[in-house]
Amino acid sequence: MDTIRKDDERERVLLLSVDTGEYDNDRAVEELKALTDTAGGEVEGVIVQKLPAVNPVSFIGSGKLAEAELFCRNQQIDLTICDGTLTAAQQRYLTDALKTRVIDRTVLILDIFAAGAKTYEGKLQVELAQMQYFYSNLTGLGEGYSRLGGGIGTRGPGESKLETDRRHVRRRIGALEAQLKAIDKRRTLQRDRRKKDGFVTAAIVGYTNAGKSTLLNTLTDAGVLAEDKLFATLDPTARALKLPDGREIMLVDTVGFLSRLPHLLIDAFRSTLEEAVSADLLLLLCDASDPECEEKLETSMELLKDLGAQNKPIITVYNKCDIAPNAYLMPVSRNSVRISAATGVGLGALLELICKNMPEQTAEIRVILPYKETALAAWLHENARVKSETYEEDGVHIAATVKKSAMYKFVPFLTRE
Ligand SMILES: Nc1nc2c(ncn2[C@@H]2O[C@H](COP(=O)(O)OP(=O)(O)OP(=O)(O)O)[C@@H](O)[C@H]2O)c(=O)[nH]1
Ligand SMILES: [Mg+2]
Repeated sequence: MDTIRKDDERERVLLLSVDTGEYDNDRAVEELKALTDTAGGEVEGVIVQKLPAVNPVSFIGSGKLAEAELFCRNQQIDLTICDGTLTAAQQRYLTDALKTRVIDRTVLILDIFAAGAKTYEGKLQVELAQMQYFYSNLTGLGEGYSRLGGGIGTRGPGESKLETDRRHVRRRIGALEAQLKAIDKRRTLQRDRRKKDGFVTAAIVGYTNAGKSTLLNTLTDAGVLAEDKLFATLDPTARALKLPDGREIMLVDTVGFLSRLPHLLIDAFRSTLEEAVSADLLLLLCDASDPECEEKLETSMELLKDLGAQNKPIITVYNKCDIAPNAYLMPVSRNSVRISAATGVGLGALLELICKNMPEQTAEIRVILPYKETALAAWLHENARVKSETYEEDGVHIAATVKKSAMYKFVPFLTRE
């Protein structure tokens, strides 16, 4: 990832947080630190203020603002990052008051995504999210706002095109949406073809940094970049995996989850996320060595629900057990397993569990059943999914999805029409 800078090049960052009691603020600040670090910033200080709500003008209250201003001056802060979403007016107010660049959590995450997007689609998705962000913030932006100069929050494919021209941005958003729609259509076709070919898919999902790419690599030698960084993976990678019972499935690595993931990112990355949840089985990975493990599992489940995947078969995988002293305390139920993707411990048990949870492979068939084969037609209605059925001169034409193990019954009647 091109976010790693030499220490003397790292921007000096101040974090501002307002604790409204809405969520666990300590955890949020820790996460903001990790995000800042991933983006290449050095956190020099954190100012937290307890308030019932953020200040509509200056984000934090005036007393804390004075403290922040002094800190920025004394510590030569380059960049202030607010844990939340800033309005354009707040952003301008803080920029004037603190004399540093000021961004919010959404722009920080967008920046990490911009640096990490490798594929054409990933880049389009990031640009769409950036454009939508700037579109909604354009009205309040003044002359002084400029993305020139570089640094965290300024990277990405949209960089040179962010004129403060709503019409232009609107047009660009339309074009990006159209391009992404075309890609999405192609992707759906590919997915359908995979299904038709009888491939079953398991997707590795879970919080960012849980070890998803490491698991894919260990199981399939995929060679996907795995790093101690947030959002190291942005593009789904699929690899074939042979199960102990001889079946072959597709295993997909996916983009990680995060609590309070900005909605415009979920929207922009929806097709990528859907790729994950359209799988037949989900491996919900978590980092067992992380004290927030259970909370992060909950966040992941919430996101899966948002994406409409809560009813898929899910195996909960407690990873990094090699460095989790309390891993044995983790609740393991019928559909969960403890592993270490790094050392390979527990992978046998995981594969067994995948076998157990994998639906039997199916195939699409088209048959012409002579009218005397009523028993076979009845069998299809009872045991398969009949998609169409028409009565013709030469017999009943049926298109259906059947278990591969029952295909032999229909071989004499298969048709290519
Ligand atoms: N000790 C230990 N470290 C692990 C294990 N699995 C992964 N890691 C480390 O955890 C870090 C994150 O691993 P990744 O595989 O990149 O995590 P990811 O879930 O793909 O993360 P994103 O793509 O950023 O969402 C890396 O430094 C890995 O080496 C494990 O079982 N044990
Ligand atoms: Mg990854």
